[in-house]
Amino acid sequence: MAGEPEADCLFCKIVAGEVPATVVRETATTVAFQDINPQAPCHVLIIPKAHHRDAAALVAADPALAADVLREAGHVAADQKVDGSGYRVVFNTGTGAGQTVFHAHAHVLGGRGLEWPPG
Ligand code: IU
Repeated sequence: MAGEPEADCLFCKIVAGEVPATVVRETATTVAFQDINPQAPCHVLIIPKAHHRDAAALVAADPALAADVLREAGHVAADQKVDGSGYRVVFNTGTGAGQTVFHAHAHVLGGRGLEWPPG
């Protein structure tokens, strides 16, 4: 069922505390943690605690929760001090776009120049 934890989902295990992560922020509905393979000086992932496979499924099932994730992106950027220089919020959606973990997550990237278009 949408939103229920999935047994083999890595990010559900992080939410449950079964897999360690360097958590930088947590709310009632979201967790933000350092990406284990950072692509920029600031690379934080924000996930909804509820399981949704990608950003499209998340916003379709629970728009308020999607807004929680986006709101947290701004807080993370401020906490990580990249809000002044600029930062990028990315939802890779689908394998063709590079999504590898199928629990919706926002990447917050900053702290270096970010090229456009992205690779
Ligand atoms: P993607 O958009 O699905 O490709 O992003 C998944 C991210 O999850 C990717 O940047 C990984 O480095 C990151 N990650 C992590 O932080 N901890 C993990 O245990 C695993 C992946 I597996």
